[in-house]
Amino acid sequence: MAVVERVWSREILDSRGRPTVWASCELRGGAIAAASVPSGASTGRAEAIELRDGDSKRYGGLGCRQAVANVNGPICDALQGNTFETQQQLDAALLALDGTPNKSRLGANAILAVSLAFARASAVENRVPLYRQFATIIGDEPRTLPRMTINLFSGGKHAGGQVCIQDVLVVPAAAKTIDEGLAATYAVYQAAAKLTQQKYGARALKADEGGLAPPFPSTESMLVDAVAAMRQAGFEPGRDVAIAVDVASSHFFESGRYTFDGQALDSHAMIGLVSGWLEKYPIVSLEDALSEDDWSNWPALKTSLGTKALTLGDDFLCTNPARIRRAIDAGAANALLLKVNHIGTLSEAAEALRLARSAGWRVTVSARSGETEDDWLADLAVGWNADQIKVGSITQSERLAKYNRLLAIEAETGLPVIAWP
Ligand code: 2PG
Ligand code: MG
Repeated sequence: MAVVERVWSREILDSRGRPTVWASCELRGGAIAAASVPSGASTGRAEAIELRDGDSKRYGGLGCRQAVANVNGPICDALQGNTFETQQQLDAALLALDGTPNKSRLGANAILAVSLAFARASAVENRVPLYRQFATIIGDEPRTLPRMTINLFSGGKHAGGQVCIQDVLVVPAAAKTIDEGLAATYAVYQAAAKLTQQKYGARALKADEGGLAPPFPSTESMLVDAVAAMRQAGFEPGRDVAIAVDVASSHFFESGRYTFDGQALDSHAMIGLVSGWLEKYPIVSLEDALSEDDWSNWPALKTSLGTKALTLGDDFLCTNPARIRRAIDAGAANALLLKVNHIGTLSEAAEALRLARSAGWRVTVSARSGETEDDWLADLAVGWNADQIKVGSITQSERLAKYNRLLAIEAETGLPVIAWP
């Protein structure tokens, strides 16, 4: 049980230098804690609405002063002095106050900042680590640490579109610990930096999440170079380390066609293309290989990938229980990319998780391309027993905050990294 003394908010900057929302929550017993919300670039159209000021003279319209004012004004007024037995009760109060289906009145950024700050203040009050507090929201216990998927190469919207697909990620598949997995990924990343410098003549620029973004001559060369870097680092691709891909195909899909390396592919050809990759490269997880609007073709995609790689939905599902339910009924995916700010409260994200689990799906807990130094995502992945975590590369402090927190949780709990078949 917690009585909210007050909540308050400030505008802070994210890893792209864009404004985002920070909020703090004080409980009657004296516990105080704060949290900040991330923000995407390759956003799904079904995401909850981030409230932005729209004043073109300030941060190109991206200011969050109105969202901050909503926390300091109506949200604080509605919560102050009230008792909440659970996170669900607190989140229900926020939803009722907003009253819109997509959080467009108060802003999902304002609402989520408060939802998270309350969870963290509750952890302080209950004298438990944040991952335990998160676990209570789903009525579970942390049992495993997630398998990491770590950004190696970037394209798409995170790297100026030099190639269509957004992320090629390293999966330290054989690593038994987070510590070992990070060390293996570092070796692959260094090998990839050297290899692409030699091949493409220039030091590879880094993209929004710290992935290397050299001028690849084709999209598939990202996969070829990833495998080569793994070998150069002394690993056996497919055994020691594997690959995850975020195709992020909604962002090159228009009028029923995927514009891929100068070709206009229909959905059938797109499924053939990515399924062909599974024959050649050790890909274990394939995200948004079809567009968020290509509903009728997702079941064929899932059938084609079979058990070789996860059919993982990001923009397609938007951590939205209604979309997940529809995808389960259609047999359209077998894995959920869970982003809490897709939906806007912890409780609704927990409902998305519950639904995905009820269908036997795997779950990847994911950061956004615009992140802050806040590390709550690592606690969420552990507290909710995520199968995978996706944070970005092993460079840049906003990413490392999460990896370093995973290291701390590993040291503190001794939990094993989840075992995959
Ligand atoms: C994604 C995310 C994170 P964004 O597409 O999975 O990589 O990107 O936050 O820009 O939506
Ligand atoms: Mg994605």
